[in-house]
Amino acid sequence: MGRLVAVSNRVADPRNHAAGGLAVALSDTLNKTGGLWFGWSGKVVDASRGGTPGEGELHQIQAGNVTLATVDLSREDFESYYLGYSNGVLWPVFHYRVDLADFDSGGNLNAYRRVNQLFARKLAPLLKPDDVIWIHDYHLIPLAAELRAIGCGQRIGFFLHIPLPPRLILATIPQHEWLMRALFAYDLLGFQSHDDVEHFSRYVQGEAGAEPMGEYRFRAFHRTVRAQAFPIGIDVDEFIELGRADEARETYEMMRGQYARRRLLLGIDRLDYSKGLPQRLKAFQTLLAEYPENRSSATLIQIAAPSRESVDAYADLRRDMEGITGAINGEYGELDWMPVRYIHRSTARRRLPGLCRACNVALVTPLRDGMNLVAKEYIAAQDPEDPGVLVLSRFAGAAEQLKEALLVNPYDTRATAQAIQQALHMSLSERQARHQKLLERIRQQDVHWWSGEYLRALMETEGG
Ligand code: GDG
Repeated sequence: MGRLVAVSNRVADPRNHAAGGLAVALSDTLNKTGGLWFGWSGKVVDASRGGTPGEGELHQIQAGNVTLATVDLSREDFESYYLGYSNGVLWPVFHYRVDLADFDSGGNLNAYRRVNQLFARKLAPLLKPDDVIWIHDYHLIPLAAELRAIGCGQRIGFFLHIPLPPRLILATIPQHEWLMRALFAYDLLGFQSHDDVEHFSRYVQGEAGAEPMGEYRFRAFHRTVRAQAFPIGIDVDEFIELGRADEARETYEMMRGQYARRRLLLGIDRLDYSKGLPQRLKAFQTLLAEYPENRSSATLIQIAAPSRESVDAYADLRRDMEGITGAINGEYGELDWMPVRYIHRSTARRRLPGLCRACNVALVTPLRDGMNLVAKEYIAAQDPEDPGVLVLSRFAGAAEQLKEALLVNPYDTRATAQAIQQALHMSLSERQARHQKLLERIRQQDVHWWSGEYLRALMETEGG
């Protein structure tokens, strides 16, 4: 295989432990293969400093065996491409939240196209003929089409980290035909789950008259594309190793010491409306109301890392969370016990395994999620002799694999509260049996399996 060129909206130094699902997974992959990682620098430059829309400056640095190449964005492109179209239209619709999408601003789509063209223009001169290009996520759907338009003939694959919704939900996006047609410029489309592939198949057959050609292939717009599920995993051994290091152990000891008489429940999420955080808090509130034996005992530690704070829906969510947390703590808190510990800050990655291991139950209850890596990290961090229990939303991509978790419908507050009660009182033998199965599953399809399978399929695929 030629050199791997990964492209994603944000680029991280793969030698550091990054936060965010995509950054963690791509860092693991690139550390192994070496290559080039291209994307936005994270810097926004103002017009007075030459930040003309669509004209970013290119920076290159070497990080071990990986070259990081990044471009800056103008303020206008950042606001319209990143906040406006990617996170104000595509993110909500792809997570089934049509009610939160802002379809009115046509300028945002122009910026989305402009930044994809900018990425194509800046990336093309860095490419070698036998490079294998792997483009990631919803910010960059039209990038292959833009690269093809300026003459790139390399193999190009795409992986969507978030869910692909059903046909009629996709069709709420005013430019959905253009967007979905752009996917046919790729050779291989990777999705998180079989449901996502099914949605793709129904959409392209129903809206674009695509012909299924067998072996996951579809033909439309004079091109053939292969579409397949590659559920993303974690680096299980690396996470276990991280759990043996000082900071994780200290965190574990500190939590066990501080909360010796309590039963701990854990949530770790970006503060995002797709993660079902208000519903989770309400389920916990119902637990305390309906199963009073948990009062003065069950404590929910909710880490909510700040995310996309300048998008309105995220600011609303933050206010909701503060309101619900205050209401629960006000109603049930005692001088020596607060039911919810809500932390609206990011936590160092090195502490996460200790935190996971110290908690009896993990609540991973998104309303919709492409995969959800926290569910897998929680499993990896457990002591197999005395493991905690995973309560998992059936609407997370991970639910297709992690069948031994307690699967819940997060919209059903009472049923979720019942599942939490079941988790808190599960026998040791049942916890061990479920954990053993779950650990096998995350080991079988870990992050190395994910990138290996994807790249093997991309190399096999006859494009065109
Ligand atoms: C997207 C898709 C898909 C979280 N809080 C902190 C922190 N994290 C880390 C977790 C985990 C990662 O960030 C989050 O990954 P998720 O998969 O849960 O969610 P998204 O960020 O929404 O990722 C998702 C993923 O892409 C990969 O394809 O699974 O469905 O939405 O690794 O541990 N890390 C640190 N501090 C925190 O406070 N350091």
